[in-house]
Amino acid sequence: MERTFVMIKPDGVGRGLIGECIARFERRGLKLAGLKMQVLTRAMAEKHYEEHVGKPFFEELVAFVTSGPTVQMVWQGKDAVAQVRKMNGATNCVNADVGTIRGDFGLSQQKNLIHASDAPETAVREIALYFRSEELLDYTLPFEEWRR
Ligand code: FUP
Repeated sequence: MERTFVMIKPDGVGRGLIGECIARFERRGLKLAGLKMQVLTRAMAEKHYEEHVGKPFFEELVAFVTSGPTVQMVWQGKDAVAQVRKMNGATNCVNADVGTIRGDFGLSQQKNLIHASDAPETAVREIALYFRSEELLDYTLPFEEWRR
């Protein structure tokens, strides 16, 4: 079953949206495989956003994402990568459809509440950045056959 990496950013934590985000993924039928929280160091933020090093918004992005607590999660389920991206909405909140997390709770391009892996290969890289394999749990929920 596919896994994806999801991070609630400092604005999502600060606005009290941890439970809201988790509830949406749970209700969708995805399964939580790992969960932790931390304030990212600059080194971790640079690694996370390495594809954006040197871009004009990079410094501001690193300052924002290291500015407060963040929540790291691994969600598992059918097409988890694509489904969570769809549930988060477009990167710039003003373009995000109503009904998505960003479309319901944000108006900013940078302070867009939540991050999720954009492809299965990215998910593998990002999960490994934040979790050791023994921190990820594989377990069975009741009625799993209804989620497939
Ligand atoms: P996403 O795949 O949704 O994380 O989006 P990107 O990789 O395109 O961008 C990473 C983060 O940089 C986004 F969360 C928003 C931020 N960003 C800016 O702050 N300014 C920009 O011009 C573009 C992206």
